[in-house]
Amino acid sequence: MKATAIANSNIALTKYWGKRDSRLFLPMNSSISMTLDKLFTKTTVEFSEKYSIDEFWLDGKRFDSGEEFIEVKRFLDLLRKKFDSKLNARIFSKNNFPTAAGLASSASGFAALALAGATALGKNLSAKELSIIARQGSGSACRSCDGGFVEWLKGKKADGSDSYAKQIALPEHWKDFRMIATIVSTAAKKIKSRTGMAQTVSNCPLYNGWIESIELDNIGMRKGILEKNFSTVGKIAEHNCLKMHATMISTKPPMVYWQPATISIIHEIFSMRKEGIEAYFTIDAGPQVKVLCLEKNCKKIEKRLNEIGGVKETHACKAGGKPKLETKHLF
Ligand code: 2P0
Repeated sequence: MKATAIANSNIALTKYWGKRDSRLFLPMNSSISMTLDKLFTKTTVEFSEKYSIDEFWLDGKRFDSGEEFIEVKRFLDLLRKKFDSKLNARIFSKNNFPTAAGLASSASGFAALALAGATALGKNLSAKELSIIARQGSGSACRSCDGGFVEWLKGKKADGSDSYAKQIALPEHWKDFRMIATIVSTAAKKIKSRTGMAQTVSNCPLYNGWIESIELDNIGMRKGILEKNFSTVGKIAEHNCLKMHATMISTKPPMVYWQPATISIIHEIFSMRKEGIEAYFTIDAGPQVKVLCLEKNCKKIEKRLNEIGGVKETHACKAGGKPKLETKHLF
């Protein structure tokens, strides 16, 4: 059977950085994200006897070896084991934004693959079940299995059954909240999050501080979202992002994901705040800055961002919906 799914990317407001179990993708801490309405992956999966091997295309390019293929094949093996299938699959996938550059393409990618893959094998999963499967493709993918504002609960159990994504609020809950994704570089990052976070856990002297303070950030973030308190959400998100980058920079070898334009945007946001235009930033494992603001200031802020040297594109996003099935397939 063939199935096609669309899943939106998500950007964390409090970050996931570090695993307690790398095989099951179990995180050291819980994290909270917003699903983005404009950035998504569309994926078609077909399991069939007509395929003698697994085939994987991403953005029009065939991958039959290398890291991307191995990750996808490992995920297909997981689906086959869980849903009792021996069939090979063909996968066509495309992102409507740059892949692997800090815009969470692995999150939307594995969420879309989990939904399309499970459906193609005849399964109808709840958001919780879907998120537990997607998590094992890429941790942050579990947060793309629901819409609006989502928390990935770190869980305690060794088998990962309590480490899943739970919706905090629907997309409609906060209609005037915006996240402007800026693109300053479309190059794939040099150090993958997976490798980088393992190094941080193993040797960063600041990591204990991260772990000790993240739960308070999560409590404040949950409350801020539910009360639609923009200042609270913005301040916690910005501080949490800077703390994560402090651990990245102080890891051996260091991870400095920022480019000159990244820093220019940070200073422009500080300037805007001084002028009374309330905006905050968050940055992931890449150079792109995501700017948090309210709808009433969004156009003005987007214009200012586009005037900064090195800013190539901006995408103002609202909270997006959960993954969905499509009838129009990619092959
Ligand atoms: C996040 N990031 O919370 C954090 C912030 C990057 C910085 O989730 O190894 O691609 O596949 O679980 O999910 C990126 O990590 O890593 C990430 P794996 P993933 O969004």
